Amino acid sequence: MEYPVRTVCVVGLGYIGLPTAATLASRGVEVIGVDVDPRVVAAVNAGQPYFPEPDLDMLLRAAATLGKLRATPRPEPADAFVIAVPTPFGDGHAPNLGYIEAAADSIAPVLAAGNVVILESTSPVGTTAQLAGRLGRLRPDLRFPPGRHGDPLDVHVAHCPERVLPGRMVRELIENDRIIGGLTEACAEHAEAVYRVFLQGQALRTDAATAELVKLVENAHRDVNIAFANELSLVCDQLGLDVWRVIELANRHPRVAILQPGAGVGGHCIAVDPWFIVSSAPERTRLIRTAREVNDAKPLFVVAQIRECAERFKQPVLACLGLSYKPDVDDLRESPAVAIVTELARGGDQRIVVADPNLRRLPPQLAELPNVALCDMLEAVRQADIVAVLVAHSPFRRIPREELLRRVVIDATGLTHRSG
Ligand code: SAJ
Repeated sequence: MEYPVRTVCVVGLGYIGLPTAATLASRGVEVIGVDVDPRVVAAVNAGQPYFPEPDLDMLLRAAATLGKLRATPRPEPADAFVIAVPTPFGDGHAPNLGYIEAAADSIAPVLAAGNVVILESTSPVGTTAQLAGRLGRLRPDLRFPPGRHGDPLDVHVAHCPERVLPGRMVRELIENDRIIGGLTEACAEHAEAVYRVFLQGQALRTDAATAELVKLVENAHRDVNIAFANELSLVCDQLGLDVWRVIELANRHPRVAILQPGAGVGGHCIAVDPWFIVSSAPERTRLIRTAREVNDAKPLFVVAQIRECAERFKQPVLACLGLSYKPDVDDLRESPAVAIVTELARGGDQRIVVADPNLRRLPPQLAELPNVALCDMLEAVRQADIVAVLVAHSPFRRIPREELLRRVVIDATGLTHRSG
């Protein structure tokens, strides 16, 4: 069956929606980008990325030159609808599907027979079926999946989880294999037609529930493996061993591939998604839950290390290098480094200088604290008695070794340890 993909309405122009919208537009598809934030709408219409991501500016310029991407606050009729809104967790780590529901409510009035609705937001198992049910209640004039056996559907619904890595999104969006989870086989076939527009990786078709779990499993797998590395860092600390050397040597075994310990696990994905598995099967997820707890506890361990070291000084100046949730991005969501600096700054009057090459100002919760200031990395190190490396941003590798040798360095990232 041929499914036309002339116009696509992308709901949510965030970290995933915007690169997706721009990629589709750069391939000549008419894209209507929808966002509730007027600043985002204005930036996109001006062809400006509003967050740094390699090559996104180029893609947006191409889309603007072709005149194929237009941002608006409300959805408009299209062949396909892509929902890329956040799925945070609420109390007790239960998933909050409010943004998906709001997106469904906003597209329902403009849906028409022949459309496909694709949910890209990371979602607990069952969400895509619930989305179809909700749309069906809002539009009783249209037939949504699952439908009655054998009956044709008016609107197809599928889950195609995003799996691109911030910092490499533009490339991974095109090159990564894509999981296409249809509520029916026709739904998957229709959704695949949308990704065919730009996908160079393989489109792997399955059902929607499997696709939902696959996405959660990918991030839980990474979380469990980072937790293992973080646990090793605690063990090595107690035994007085260099965890980076231990991992480096263990990884020379052909079947061992340990990840890197750090200041904790942040970002909007890995620190969140494993909880969606835990909340679906609380009695059967001891390992996944424990990994979350191990990773969540790591920032407090780093705080304790810094405090212990600070006790050796009278009024030490502390330089904290890095604030974002991982290297070479400016994203502060769930950032362990922000949690560490906040805890240290609130716990005493010690002066803290923070350096992050990707930030021009401190986030509000730090900016309001009188003992915290943002400054250039070398200036920060030169003022400091103690240097805490919290994020391994590439520019930090340029800090002269002798500047560090004169100070007490607490490196949560291995930046100053690694040979390479
Ligand atoms: N981290 C470590 N040690 C490591 C690797 C990462 O401590 O060895 C930390 C990072 O510093 C960061 C956190 O883990 O705080 C997560 O970073 P990340 O680079 O592992 O992942 P994200 O959250 O930026 O993106 C992940 C990716 N998922 C997987 O690699 C399985 C990405 O492909 C997903 O698309 C994304 O989540 C998402 O949106 O779900």
